[in-house]
Amino acid sequence: MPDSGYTSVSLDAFWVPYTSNRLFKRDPRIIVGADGCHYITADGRRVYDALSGLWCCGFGHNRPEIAAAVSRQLETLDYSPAFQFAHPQAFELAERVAGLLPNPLDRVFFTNSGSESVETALKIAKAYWRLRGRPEKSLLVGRVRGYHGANFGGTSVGGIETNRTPFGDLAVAEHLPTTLLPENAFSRGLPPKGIELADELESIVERHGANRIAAVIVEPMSGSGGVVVPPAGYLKRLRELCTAHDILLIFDEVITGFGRTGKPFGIDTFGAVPDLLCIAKALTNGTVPMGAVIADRAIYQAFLDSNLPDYVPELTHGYTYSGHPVACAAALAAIDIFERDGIADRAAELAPVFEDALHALRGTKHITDIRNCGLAGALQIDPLPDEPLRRPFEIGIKCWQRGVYVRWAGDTIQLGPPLVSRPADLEDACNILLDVISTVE
Ligand code: PXG
Repeated sequence: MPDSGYTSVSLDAFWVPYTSNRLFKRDPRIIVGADGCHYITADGRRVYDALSGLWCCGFGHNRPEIAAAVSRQLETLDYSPAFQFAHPQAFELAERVAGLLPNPLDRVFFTNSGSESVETALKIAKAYWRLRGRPEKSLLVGRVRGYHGANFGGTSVGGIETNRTPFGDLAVAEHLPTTLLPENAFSRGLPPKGIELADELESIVERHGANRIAAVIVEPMSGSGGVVVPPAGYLKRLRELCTAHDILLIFDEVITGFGRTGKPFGIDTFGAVPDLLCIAKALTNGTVPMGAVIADRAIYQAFLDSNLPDYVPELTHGYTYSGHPVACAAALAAIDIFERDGIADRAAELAPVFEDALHALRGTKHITDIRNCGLAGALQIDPLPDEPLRRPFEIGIKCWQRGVYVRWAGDTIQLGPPLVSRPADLEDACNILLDVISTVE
């Protein structure tokens, strides 16, 4: 067992998510601590966290300000009922979140994860059209290679085949084509070709009728699908088409929120504003599970204007832990850090260093594409004919052994380094990747 420091507890009972349990139980990778941009493993190694956890700890680990806020909150109000009652920090946090976004995105619904944010946004979109007297507007449109979490609605609009097929019939959804085009290979930042792929929404409208479509959901920049950066102008075009056809546009900013693209949100980097916006992950810097959906004020108002007696809830949706006081405390402290430390600007300053280091891998065997935007990047790995997932897996494991944690998923290696990394961390990580990939068969 390489991580042999961890032997006191049986590994049998824990069903490790999204992981080969067969292999993991034989050869576990155990993390026992974190410090800044590094993890500490059970066998005492320091490993650079080149994915910010799972894209969530971008401001660095173990921030004392967050720990202090959480601890204070636990001693003051550990929980209060999420339905029919509220506590002050939920209002304060909603104001802070709304303040980071352009008008009229300023009504905030709290959830506990990215998956729940997506389910919430999809349900709000469908309920909205029923309220407006148009119940036939209920079809949802996602995108090939899109990832919107692991729940039922998110899996249905999601477009990664291996996430869908094990579960058989899902909710009905249409999918736009991916914007990942071979002719854009090795683009730096926004790829030049593919704006016209947004027009595929017109074909979906022709097939179903705009009067049957409730919403389109996309990640402004796909993360899990392999850092698929939108072609220049694509999201603006999609916005125009949704407006023209009276279709709600949902941005899933679970990864792109809070500085990842070099600006506070994807909407700032890509210049298009949705009707509903999903966040999670870095909202609390990954410390306490929390997500949110931010709605256009007019959508919220439509619910308030519904013809119900005052004592009846306008939206029959919510979670026991919506706006959990401890999560709110963590998020308020995280947003303080985000603003005070100019995290988005730091990401923007590091982005060219990261871009150069990543693109220096061009020419290394097996790499068929390199993509990047802000502090997100991916290497496309030429798949072995019969074992398409094998090479990325081997690269990821070897990097881990060499002291760099990257994500292997599908036919890609993904990086989402902490936004507070040192330039040398980024360069060292790419050098280790180069070494490792050169040795993989
Ligand atoms: N939307 C997007 C865009 C995401 O990236 C979710 C929703 C779901 O969030 P929760 O909090 O329910 O997991 C995600 C999650 C990866 C990776 O390796 C990405 C995610 C999760 C795990 C791994 O790219 N994103």
